[in-house]
Amino acid sequence: MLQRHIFKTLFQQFHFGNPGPAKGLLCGIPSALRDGHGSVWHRSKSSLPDARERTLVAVKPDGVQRRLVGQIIQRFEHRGFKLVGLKMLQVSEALLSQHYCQLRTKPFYPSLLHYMTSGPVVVMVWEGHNIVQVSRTMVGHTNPAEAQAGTIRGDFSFHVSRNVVHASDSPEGAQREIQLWFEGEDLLNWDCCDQSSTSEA
Ligand code: DAT
Ligand code: MG
Repeated sequence: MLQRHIFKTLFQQFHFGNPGPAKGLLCGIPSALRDGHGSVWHRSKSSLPDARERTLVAVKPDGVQRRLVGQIIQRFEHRGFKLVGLKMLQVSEALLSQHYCQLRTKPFYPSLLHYMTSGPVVVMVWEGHNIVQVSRTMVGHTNPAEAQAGTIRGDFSFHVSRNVVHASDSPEGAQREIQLWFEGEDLLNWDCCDQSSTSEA
């Protein structure tokens, strides 16, 4: 019965690009199995990341409380990336446990869930060439004590338990997280008038 349900939800995702209730099942499934028609992760024929690579960035509750949302958005805009989705929400524990499914066994996991559900977050999808890697560099080391000055965490935080911002750590992770937080129709494909100034593609 459970197997039939899993197969059905995965089948729906492959064909309609809407993960719906299957979202929780995606953690740990190889990306090759997940790259259906509704894929939000685009690869060029050369398999190099193209200009439409997307990543999930979230301003965590401490960042929202400290009014850092505008500055964080500004950094991505100034870098030349394109905002294709944005929303503010109070996250449920159910969604977060899927988001952080790889951390479930960590000793800090309960306090991480508590902190992440303590107030609203602002979650965004940004698009641009090599954005997964570049955004991780912009965000800085997980532990702000080791983050370089000039990075978001290096400039705005000092403790790992309040590190202000999240960014996906791999293209596969980005795809999984974008599908978890956003419905396909909430993401906009739009043309930047300055596209040729920020990328060749
Ligand atoms: P990142 O957010 O840089 O991708 P991660 O995925 O390893 O890092 O961990 C997710 C979040 O969990 C991280 O942003 C903050 C929290 N965290 C990680 N290590 C921690 C620790 N040792 N103590 C407390 N919180 C921690
Ligand atoms: Mg991570």
